[in-house]
Amino acid sequence: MTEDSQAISRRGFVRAGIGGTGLIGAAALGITQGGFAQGVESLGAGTHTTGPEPGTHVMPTVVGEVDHAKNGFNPTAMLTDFDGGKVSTLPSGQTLREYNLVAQNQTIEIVPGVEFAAWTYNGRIPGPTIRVTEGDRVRITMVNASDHPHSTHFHGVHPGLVDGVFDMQSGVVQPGGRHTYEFDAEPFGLHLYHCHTAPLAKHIAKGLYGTFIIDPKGGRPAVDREMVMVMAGYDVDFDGANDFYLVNGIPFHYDHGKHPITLRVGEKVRVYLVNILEYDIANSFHLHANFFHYFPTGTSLTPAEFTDTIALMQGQRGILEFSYKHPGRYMFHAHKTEFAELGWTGVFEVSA
Ligand SMILES: [Cu+2]
Repeated sequence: MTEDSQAISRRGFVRAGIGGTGLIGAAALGITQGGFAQGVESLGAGTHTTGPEPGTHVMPTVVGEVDHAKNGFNPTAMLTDFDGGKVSTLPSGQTLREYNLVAQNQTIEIVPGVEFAAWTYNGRIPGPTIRVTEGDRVRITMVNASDHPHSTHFHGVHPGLVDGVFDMQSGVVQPGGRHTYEFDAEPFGLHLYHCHTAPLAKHIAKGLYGTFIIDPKGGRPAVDREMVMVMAGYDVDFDGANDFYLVNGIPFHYDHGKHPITLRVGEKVRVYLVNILEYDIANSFHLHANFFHYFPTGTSLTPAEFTDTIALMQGQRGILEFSYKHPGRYMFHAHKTEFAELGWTGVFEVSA
């Protein structure tokens, strides 16, 4: 199947849902003609024949809200819920940070009316943002409360025995089992963790991933706001192609008209950006009406680039630093139109 025909079949999936002849009906999807239907129509027609008032809408979206309380997590809160773990000091003087990760089966409402049979760490997608300092001892106990084997594989430098890949000894955990991964945090930078159990694409795409930040010993230069964005997708019909794209678990969440991220002019912002997208070769991030300093993998305190768009393969991540000069409403999104139209868009609302 070519990339083009895949794209068409994915849009066909959405259209089938709108017509009520596919997996899901229009009422269930919560899509109106001002939402997805308008956007999909406009792809072929070239004009907007239906939908909201002219000029009020620039991209497809969904109408309504998923049940964040039932899901058990909210992407707005997850921007900033850095988890330092349970902190204590070892006899050697080294700081110990302890975490518990529970892998479980969980149904997530990903867009209004569409439920996805996910696998989660601690009941959320992405899993907790684990944040430690270079040189800390990190002790993670994973409990497998699901009915499939899972593991936790951390990026970073550590012994093979805690890499979470080959066998039960290195941290593949059978249903009902538990395993403790312990290592010293290095190198400083922006990393990630994810399940590394076969079939790997499925285990990741169903939701078993999260951000792992190792701060440098002296910290990074102070900023006003820090936030985490994890780019991913959902293959709702399990055909090996994504039907939705997103940051932080829920497509379209940070859109204009939903939950844009509010900033003030001049505020210094640092975004920890991780790409864990399965089934597509690459992902990207574009910031409107602005440029950012980019620190690939966060392993240097000197930026490598000053740009407005970056591309990331799966597992790649980097730190973005910027501030807005002018008040206004600014999109951030994948600079791949299909991804943006299927959920990977958001808005910074900047006030004076
Ligand atoms: Cu798994």
